[in-house]
Amino acid sequence: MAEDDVTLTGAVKDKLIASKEKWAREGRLLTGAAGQDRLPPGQRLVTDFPVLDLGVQPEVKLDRWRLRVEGLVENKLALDWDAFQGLPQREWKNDIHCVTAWSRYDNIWHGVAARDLLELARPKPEARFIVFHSYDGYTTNVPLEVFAADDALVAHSWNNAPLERIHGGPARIVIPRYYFWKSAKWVTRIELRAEDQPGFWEVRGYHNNADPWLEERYG
Ligand SMILES: Nc1nc2c(c(=O)[nH]1)N[C@H]1C(S)=C(S)[C@@H](COP(=O)(O)O)O[C@H]1N2
Ligand SMILES: [Mo]
Repeated sequence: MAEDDVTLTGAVKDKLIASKEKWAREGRLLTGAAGQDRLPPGQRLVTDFPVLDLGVQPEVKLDRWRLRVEGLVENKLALDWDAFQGLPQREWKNDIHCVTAWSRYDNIWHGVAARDLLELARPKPEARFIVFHSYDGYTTNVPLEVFAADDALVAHSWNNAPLERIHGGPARIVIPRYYFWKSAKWVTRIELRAEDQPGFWEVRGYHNNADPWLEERYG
């Protein structure tokens, strides 16, 4: 039973150790004030891209696809794929925070700025809220000013490849400042309203506002 009579099997997990050391340096997974202040409270970082939806993943042919902007607008839009691609194309990089507690950093999106769509549609003065309608019947709602902000878009590509159907392709909403359930996949209709109207999860116990930094998960 000499202490030096030890056989080590396996290989030291250099990569694992190195990345855990890096996490410690950066304060990764810490919540609150410590660390690099990038991970909202209660979230954990992932590097894969989980798929979450109601279980129905519509397959929308590009020649049948439409994006409508309607309700309280001066100029209703019904864009086909070519018209959508013909709008100014921009790039965003942002972090995703899902209410099921995963976050994913540095997602690269290409698509059309929400504010460019709104500029074309011209919201009426009484328009204050938006409901997104998707091909799977999903809905979700945000204040108009949130969709009109610089960080909101309709994305058709993720990390330099066409957005996969499982992630909402042909096109989805991306609103990075909120939990990801506000980012409607397979979006087809953007409805502008005078009054707010809670969407699918908002009427099922989830928070109407969904700010991950305030942990607005339920309510
Ligand atoms: N049309 C539609 N959009 C949706 C959903 C859905 O079920 N249908 N789920 C939401 C939820 S709860 C999350 S977390 C994200 C998941 O997007 P992902 O599958 O690309 O990760 O999509 C959101 N958008
Ligand atoms: Mo979610």
